[in-house]
Amino acid sequence: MAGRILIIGACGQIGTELTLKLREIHGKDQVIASDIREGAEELMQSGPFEILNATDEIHIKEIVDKYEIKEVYLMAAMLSATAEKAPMKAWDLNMDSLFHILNLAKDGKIDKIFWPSSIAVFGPTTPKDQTPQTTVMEPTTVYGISKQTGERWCEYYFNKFGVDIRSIRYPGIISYKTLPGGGTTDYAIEIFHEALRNGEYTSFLDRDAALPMMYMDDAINATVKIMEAPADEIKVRSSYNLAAISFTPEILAEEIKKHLADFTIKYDPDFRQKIAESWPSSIDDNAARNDWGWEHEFDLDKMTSTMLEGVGKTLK
Ligand code: AKB
Repeated sequence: MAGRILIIGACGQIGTELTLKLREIHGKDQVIASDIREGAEELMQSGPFEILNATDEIHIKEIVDKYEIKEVYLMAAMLSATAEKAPMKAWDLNMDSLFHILNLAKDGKIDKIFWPSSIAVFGPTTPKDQTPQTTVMEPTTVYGISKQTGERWCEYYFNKFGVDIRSIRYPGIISYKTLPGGGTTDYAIEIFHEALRNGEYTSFLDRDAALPMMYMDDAINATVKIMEAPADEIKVRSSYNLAAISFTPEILAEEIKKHLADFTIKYDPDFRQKIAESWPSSIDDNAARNDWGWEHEFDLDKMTSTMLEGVGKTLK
């Protein structure tokens, strides 16, 4: 690969595992990790790292020049629940960082961008089941509004300036290596930690709040796959729907009980319930499957046993 890769937001839940994977594929010195603060030891020891604020345009340019960066993965963002508490800060972070990277590509400094969107682009007026790739999008969260706006700008930069931008609408991503920060889907990770630590969990979403979810390995594989695909296979330049599994807190609790018979769950929905209610229950991702061959591997059963084993190890 000509030129190096820069990951902005490398210490977050997805950024950490993505960085490790990309270093495995391209070599550790080819992948520069950056974030506003240092992250997990495994990540910090795996290759070059720079402290970088994703809204600092000048510093981003300096790093792009210093390492001769050609590909950027912009993983920094404020997620749905946190963004509701700091709307303007979320808007500034989520939008400014995107414009800085889009403009670098427009000016010919970098060749390719990965930018994650989310199921949060959908809203209460969107069809809830098997939500199509193209449909009504009236998001009601700050995070969702920023991701939908971002999608429009990505497509605009592709059409107008030929910027090679690739994007996925991530569902809730489930993993154990790095904790998520401030999402509505985070219950599906907390539940494993509490089940193993205390044998009980109080869910901040109601028992029947069905949401699209995906195990981390599938999310990383999708990200690598869409970036490796030939440009002409990427027909959608806003963002692709992506799906694997959909479940409710109650269904997940039942699955955990198959391994931990004494596990109990209670429900005490808070403001995040309303966010969950505005999002789809399941997603139609045929466009991603047809255009660039996306396939998921982890079903509910495999995800649950992998999580129990992985979280179990971190608690020892
Ligand atoms: C969140 O819950 O905010 C994120 C997402 C679905 O984008 N996990």
